[in-house]
Amino acid sequence: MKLERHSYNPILLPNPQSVWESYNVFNPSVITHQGLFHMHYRAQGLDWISRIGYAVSEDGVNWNRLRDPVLEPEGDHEARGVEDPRVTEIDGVFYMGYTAFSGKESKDNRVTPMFARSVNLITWDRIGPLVEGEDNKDHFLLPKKLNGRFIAFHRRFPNIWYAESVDMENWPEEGMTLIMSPRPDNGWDSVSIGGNGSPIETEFGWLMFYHGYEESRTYRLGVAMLELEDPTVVINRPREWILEPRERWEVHGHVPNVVFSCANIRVGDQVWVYYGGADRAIGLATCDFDEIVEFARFG
Ligand code: BMA
Repeated sequence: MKLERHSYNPILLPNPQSVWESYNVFNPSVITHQGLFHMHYRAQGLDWISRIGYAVSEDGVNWNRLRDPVLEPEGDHEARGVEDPRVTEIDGVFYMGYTAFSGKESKDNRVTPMFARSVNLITWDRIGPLVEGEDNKDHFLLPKKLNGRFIAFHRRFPNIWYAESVDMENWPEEGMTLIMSPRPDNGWDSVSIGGNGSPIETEFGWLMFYHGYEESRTYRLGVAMLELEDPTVVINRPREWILEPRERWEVHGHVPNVVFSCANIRVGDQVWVYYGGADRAIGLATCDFDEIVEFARFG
């Protein structure tokens, strides 16, 4: 089971006419809302600071971008940028998980997993961090509350964890559970793993997309199936990856050999996976919904 690349790839490139997104655009979030595709993406320009840009599309392939970023760094913990947005809609409100990058040397102060809130996808208000003082990122929400609680996934290096909150502000340690670890004997996801975009609800469980890398730091994508009522339970996790860097723009760019995704959405009878290639450009890869569900359950 492999994802199929869209023939128009890459579907979004850096904009040389713009100061803030002239070098790299990558790691996008995409959601559908009121008949349009809405993309939030990480961008770097002349100052090498990451900002979040926004683009909108009728078909999910051709994009119109806003001239200015919709989220810019604020404060010490974001001094070097805001990275890797992941947007989820819950009860008519949009929540974005993003990584605050301080640039500090210490691993525990370098990144902070942050959340922000919006009702229009363009104006964002910060809610606060999921945790502080540890190497933690790749966080996003389940698209639905369970037992009245917000559910988040996050990456406590090098594992994928689960967290719960009643208000999105407090994420108590008691609600945190380790759910998936790297597989030292499995090649592609042997060193570190992290979640991609919000999992997709299916009748058989939550279809979860994640990334992993091995010694050479080649980033690939894979899937797992999590239990519907209790997503801390992994029902199945195929050993094979579903997308690896292969195109020239995925192999050579700002960081070599990277496909990194923050969005996997259901579009009709398909799943569309949006990803950054080599931390430079944005691509789309797709698969049949029933086939990927089958693979995630039994592969
Ligand atoms: C990860 C994140 C991603 C990036 C990847 C490869 O740690 O910072 O934003 O795409 O590394 O460089």
